[in-house]
Amino acid sequence: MGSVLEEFYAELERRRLVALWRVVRGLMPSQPQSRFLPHLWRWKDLRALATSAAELVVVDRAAERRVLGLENPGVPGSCAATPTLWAAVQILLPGEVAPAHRHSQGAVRFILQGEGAYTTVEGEKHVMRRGDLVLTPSWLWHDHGNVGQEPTIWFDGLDIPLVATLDASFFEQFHEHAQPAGEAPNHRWSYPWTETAPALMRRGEGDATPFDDLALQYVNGSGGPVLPTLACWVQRLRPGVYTRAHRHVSSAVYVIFEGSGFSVLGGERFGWGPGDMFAVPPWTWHEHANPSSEREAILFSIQDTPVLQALGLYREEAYEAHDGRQPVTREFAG
Ligand code: 1HN
Repeated sequence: MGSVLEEFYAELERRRLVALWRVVRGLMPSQPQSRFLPHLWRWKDLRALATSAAELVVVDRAAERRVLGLENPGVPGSCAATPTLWAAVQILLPGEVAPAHRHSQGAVRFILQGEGAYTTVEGEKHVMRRGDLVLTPSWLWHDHGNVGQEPTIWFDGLDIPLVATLDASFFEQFHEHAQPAGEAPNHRWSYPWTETAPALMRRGEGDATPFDDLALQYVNGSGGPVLPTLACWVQRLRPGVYTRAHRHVSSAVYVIFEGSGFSVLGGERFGWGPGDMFAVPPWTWHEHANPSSEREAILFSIQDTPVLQALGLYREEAYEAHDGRQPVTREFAG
C-alpha cells in the first residue's frame, strides 16, 4: 500500500506527466554534464581493423560504405563521438565504387592514405589525395570510387547524431550504381592539400593564438563554415608549443595528420601520433602540446561550433589557473 504521494506519482506516470521538481537538476544542470568522455583511437588499430573489414565485407547495395565509426565509450550504443558528431574511418579498395546516394546528413572527408580515389558530388568528380578535404553537403548525390592501385583510407565527419536527435533524416539511393561524372574545375566541394599546406605554412609568429597556435578554418564562398552544422579546421603546432587550456560548449573530433605530441583533455594526458583521432566533448578543458624540438605537428578537426552559434548557445572560457595549463592527473592508457 503506497502513500498518497507515491500514488500521486504513479498516477502522473500513467497519465504521461512528469513532475518538474523531480527531474529539473538533470534537465538543467548549472553547467554542461556531458556523458561523453574524452577518448582517443589509435591509427594502428583503425588501419588494421579497416583492412580486416576490407577483407571481410564487400561494398555493394547491402553495405554501401565500409565505414568504422568511432563510438564514445561514455555513451555505448550512441554511434556518436560527441553529442552531435559522427567520426569514422572509411576504406575503399582498388576497383571498388561505393554506390551513389544522398542523405540529410552533411559529410566531410579528410584523406589519410592512398592515391587514385575520387568522390563524385552532384556529378562533379573530386580527386582524393592525402590531406585533401572533400565535402558532401546535405542532400547532394555522392559516390566514391578508387581507380588507383592501393586501398584508400579517409576520415569521415558527419552530423549524424544531431540529425538523429532532430528526427530529420532522409535517405535515398541513386537509380544507378554511380553518377555520370564530369571534372570539377571549380573545386566547389574540395580543398586540395596543395592549397591548404602553403596557406598553413604562410602563417607565422604574428598569427599564433593561445589555444590553437597556428590555426586555419576552411570556409565556404561566403566566409562561413563548410557546412551549416559543422566547421573544419587545420592547425600547426610549432615545435615546442604548449597551448593554453580552454573549454567551449561546442565539441570536436581531431585527426593527427603529421607529427606527434599530446593533448590534455579534462586533466587526462593523451599522447598521439600520425593517424590517431580523439574526441573532445562539450565543456571539456583541453590544450595541445608539441614537445618535439624540430618537427611540426599538424591537426585536422571537425567542430560543431556553427550549431551552438546559430542557436545562441555558444560559450567559451579560458583556463586561468597554473599559467593556463591543466595539472595532469591521469595518463590515457587505451
Ligand atoms: C555515408 O553515407 C558515408 O557517403 C560515410 O561516404 C559515412 C556513416 C553513416 C551513414 C552513412 C559516405 C557514413 C555514411
